Amino acid sequence: MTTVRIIGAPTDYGANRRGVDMGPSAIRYGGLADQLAGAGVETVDAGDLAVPRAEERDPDTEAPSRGNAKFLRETADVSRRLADAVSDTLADGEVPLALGGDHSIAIGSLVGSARDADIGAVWFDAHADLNTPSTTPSGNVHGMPLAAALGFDEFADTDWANAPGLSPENVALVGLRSVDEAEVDVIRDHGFTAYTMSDIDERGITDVTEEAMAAAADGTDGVHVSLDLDWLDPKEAPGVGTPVRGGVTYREAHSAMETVDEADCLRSMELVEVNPTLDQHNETAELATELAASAFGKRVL
Ligand code: Z70
Ligand code: MN
Ligand code: MN
Ligand code: MN
Repeated sequence: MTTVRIIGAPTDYGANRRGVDMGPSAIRYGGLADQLAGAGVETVDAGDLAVPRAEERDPDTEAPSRGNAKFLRETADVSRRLADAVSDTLADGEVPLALGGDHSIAIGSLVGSARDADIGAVWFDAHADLNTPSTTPSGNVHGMPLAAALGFDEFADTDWANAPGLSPENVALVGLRSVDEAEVDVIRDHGFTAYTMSDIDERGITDVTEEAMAAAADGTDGVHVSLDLDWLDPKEAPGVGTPVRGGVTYREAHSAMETVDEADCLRSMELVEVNPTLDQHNETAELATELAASAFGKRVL
């Protein structure tokens, strides 16, 4: 029987507004353990990483060596500890499920998941998250985690990003609809597999997700699935910091997660960007728990 180890990473260093640090609590309260039980997996809860409040820290965007990236020192610290927790989970034969927090936590998940393995990643997100401190329009690290884990630009020489077991040919982005100009060039130049909302409209979510999982899994030891709740249409998932119209529907999202399960190569996963202060009756957190259950095999019959 599969055992899923839940690891909370209550950060908001990477986002431009407060509240996303309450995500792990909201997702647990939204019924995560019950939903996963419904999927027939066992869960253990490792609790939350200790994350100091942003107000007690200096975003330190002035330091030239850090470029324009806010809270990079704090992000590095959380990333190192999350990477250790994820890699320990895998070493114990369990499946890590990290709860954000903003999407910067994916750096730790990916580095930990790729520590002793070659991995692929599927990125369900409205955004590409491929900025670096040189290209970011916002300074927010939640727009950079994929670039960080791939060791692009300033992230190449760090000891906390740049996962050696992850390369662009095993990364698939699904549901793109808000991509910065510099990110478009990066996607074209590095051999990513990328699907916009137009691709989903034309081909259907099942086909696209099957192909994304296959591209990510090819030649690897397993796939990390990163689910940013702003992947969904804001009508379905209002409780996110950066809502973008035109996202996937409730049914498409479940269908995609069922396809993730059917691909049978899920190695690690995270649920990110749930902001309870922007949510309605915790419905975005509840949706996150349902989608996780589908990814871990829950079915009606
Ligand atoms: C933009 C940036 C982003 C999530 C917003 C936005 C990035 N590309 N990521 N919300 N989850 O500022 O880099
Ligand atoms: Mn994201
Ligand atoms: Mn996003
Ligand atoms: Mn490879």
